[in-house]
Amino acid sequence: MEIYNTACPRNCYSTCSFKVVVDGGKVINVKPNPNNAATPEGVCLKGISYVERANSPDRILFPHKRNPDGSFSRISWDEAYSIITQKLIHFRKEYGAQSVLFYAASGMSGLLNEISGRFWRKIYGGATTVYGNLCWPAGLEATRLTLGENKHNVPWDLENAKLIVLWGKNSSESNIQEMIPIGKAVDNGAKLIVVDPRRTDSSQRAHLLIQPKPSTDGALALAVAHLLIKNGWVDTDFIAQNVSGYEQFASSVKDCNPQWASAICDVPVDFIHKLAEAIGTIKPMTLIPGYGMQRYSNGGQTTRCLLALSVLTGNIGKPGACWHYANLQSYVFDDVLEPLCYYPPSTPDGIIRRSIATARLGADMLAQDNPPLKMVWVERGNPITQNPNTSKVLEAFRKLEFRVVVEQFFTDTALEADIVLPAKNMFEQTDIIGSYWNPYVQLVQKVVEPAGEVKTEVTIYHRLAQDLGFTKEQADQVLIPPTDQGVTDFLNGKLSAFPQLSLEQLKQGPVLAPGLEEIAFTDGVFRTPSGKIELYSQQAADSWGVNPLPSYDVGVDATEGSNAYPLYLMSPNTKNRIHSQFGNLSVVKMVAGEPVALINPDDARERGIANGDRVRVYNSRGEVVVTADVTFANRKGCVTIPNGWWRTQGCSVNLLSEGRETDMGHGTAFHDNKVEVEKLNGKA
Ligand SMILES: Nc1nc2c(c(=O)[nH]1)N[C@H]1C(S)=C(S)[C@@H](COP(=O)(O)OP(=O)(O)OC[C@H]3O[C@@H](n4cnc5c(=O)[nH]c(N)nc54)[C@H](O)[C@@H]3O)O[C@H]1N2
Ligand SMILES: Nc1nc2c(c(=O)[nH]1)N[C@H]1C(S)=C(S)[C@@H](COP(=O)(O)OP(=O)(O)OC[C@H]3O[C@@H](n4cnc5c(=O)[nH]c(N)nc54)[C@H](O)[C@@H]3O)O[C@H]1N2
Ligand SMILES: [Mo]
Repeated sequence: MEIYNTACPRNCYSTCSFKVVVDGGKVINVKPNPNNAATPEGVCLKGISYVERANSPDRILFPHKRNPDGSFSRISWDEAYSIITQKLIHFRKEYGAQSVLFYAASGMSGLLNEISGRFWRKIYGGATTVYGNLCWPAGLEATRLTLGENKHNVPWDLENAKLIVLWGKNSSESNIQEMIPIGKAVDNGAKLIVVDPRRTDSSQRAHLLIQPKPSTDGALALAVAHLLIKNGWVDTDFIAQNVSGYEQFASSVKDCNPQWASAICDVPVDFIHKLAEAIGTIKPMTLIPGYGMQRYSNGGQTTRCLLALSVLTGNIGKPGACWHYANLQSYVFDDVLEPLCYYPPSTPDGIIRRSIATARLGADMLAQDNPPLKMVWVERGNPITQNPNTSKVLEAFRKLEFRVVVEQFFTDTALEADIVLPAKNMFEQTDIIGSYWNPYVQLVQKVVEPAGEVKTEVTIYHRLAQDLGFTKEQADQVLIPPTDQGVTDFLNGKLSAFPQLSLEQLKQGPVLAPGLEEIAFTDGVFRTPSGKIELYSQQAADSWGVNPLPSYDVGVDATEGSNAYPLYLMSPNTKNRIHSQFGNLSVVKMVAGEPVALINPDDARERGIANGDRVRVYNSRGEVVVTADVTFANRKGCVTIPNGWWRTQGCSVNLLSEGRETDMGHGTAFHDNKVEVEKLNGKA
């Protein structure tokens, strides 16, 4: 039996360190690693389920080909390579390299993902790619425009806060390790305020819960700013020294009084006063905005409005005082920046690039005509389930001539493929990851040989390069040699810029990022055009066409009476899955139940819906049939269906969402989305 240090490479704030126990070449257990001060108690249920996930009988262990009747048959790697190579050569010759779409998303983090990009660019000659992101870019861009960069205090500094505001973040599900320092702070007398249309588990210990209508938080924040200024609760010294645009901002919120906001947000006026008083008088405050709230068409501007509250009260750059959006300090290798580099199309190395918006994947795929798309290659993503407007994405996939999906399981996307290639998992290849919440650089260690006939992407691309006419030596050079040594050399190359980091050291456990600021921005350096915190941002206006000041803009689907669908649909993340991953495992199924729609009793009664009824949730884009969970925890006027269920598991919530970009950052406005709900007669 051997025990190794490793870390969870899922797209999740926590990025837990843990130990993995291996026996007889198999993963048999996972245990906490207390050396990560942010995740000392180890992994969640999903982490525990890695043992099942690695050894699951449902795992794809061989290449498969789809039969005309839609079933899949096992084929040899030689046959798979040969079919794929013929297609790649054919499409490039007939239509050009850009007739192939390379689609990758956030299923597995790591530096080696770079090799895929190299293949499509340098070996194949420039496939079409996607720009933007399904996740967090509106908030990242809002923060960058204001503070100059995305970094925050270490998670354990939350214990120093006297006021914590969880604003549109549901840490109890999406970042459970964050509840540890929050709990300690509350034990020590800190106040906790939660702003969320739902009463989530994160609000169990909250002193104040504010439930605005979805997409209206900008107005709420501006009213709080109005009261902070009116009551003299702003930090004038901090503002004088660090802030640009205060005067313009102050005059822009003159009319944003609580009555104005109350009418928009449907929050009682006295709650707005209570919120402002807490933010204005309790120091230090850490404001934790979530990513759900910025997945609206006005998400970037909303984030700027919230951030203004931290700025006005001087809650930046001190222990316990922080804007806690994303901490990119452990991304020392620039790997997160890559997806944005493709936009706009450019040819820095002479290779033509074309990219389409991930937020509008279906529509953009269908719209390409020069050349039209003929083939897609999907890895680390499940776009049929996770991208907006599933029907459009399906239509676009089905219009293609050829589809390859590299996957561990038969997801909704894999089921659309002509060829499915088995994907490695986190125990089968060594890689390095950062975290957007905890401040460690970590090693994800290879602890077993790939199961069945699984090959890593690095191996697959190396072979395809040779099939496309490159010599082995050329493939080694442009990609990397597909061996453990090749991986080690590649990672050592990345680490060479950081003499304080070595593979040997990373094997011992998590290492704090080089140059880490435990308390971010103590130096008062803000990398904005003016060198100050920019409440007024000319760059925001120039780059995105938004108001240069933080402003409340009405969400696209929010206008009352704008359509026949009166209820806001929120589709947040849920504790038992990472998006569409883990839901197929029996350990998770034991606790995750079936797809449900949360609905408020008032809305349910109006529609004759009782708890447990089967209901149809629908709009002009599509419908899903789920079970109603009638609960006061869900705000009136909203329906909640967590994202990530597969179609084959009974509910693909993105059948209901529109492919729409956020106001900045090329994010995806999933939640700006309205629906109607009706009871199904005869219990379908
Ligand atoms: N267990 C688990 N953890 C995860 C993930 C997962 O899938 N599962 N995914 C990871 C990833 S990639 C991400 S992006 C993060 C996201 O995690 P979070 O940042 O927590 O974001 P969401 O879960 O999308 O939404 C959080 C809360 O925002 C609320 N909300 C929705 N609309 C509004 C609004 O208009 N105003 C306000 N104030 N609140 C609103 C929702 O009700 C929800 O409770 O979680 C990460 N962690
Ligand atoms: N309606 C709605 N939709 C949403 C959201 C929402 O709030 N509402 N949230 C959005 C957000 S925040 C995000 S981040 C996205 C996430 O969307 P995706 O990035 O598509 O995420 P996952 O569902 O995690 O799917 C990743 C797939 O990668 C596979 N995978 C894992 N490891 C590997 C590997 O090493 N190699 C290969 N080839 N494959 C691997 C997994 O098996 C899984 O099927 O979803 C978005 N979709
Ligand atoms: Mo995300």
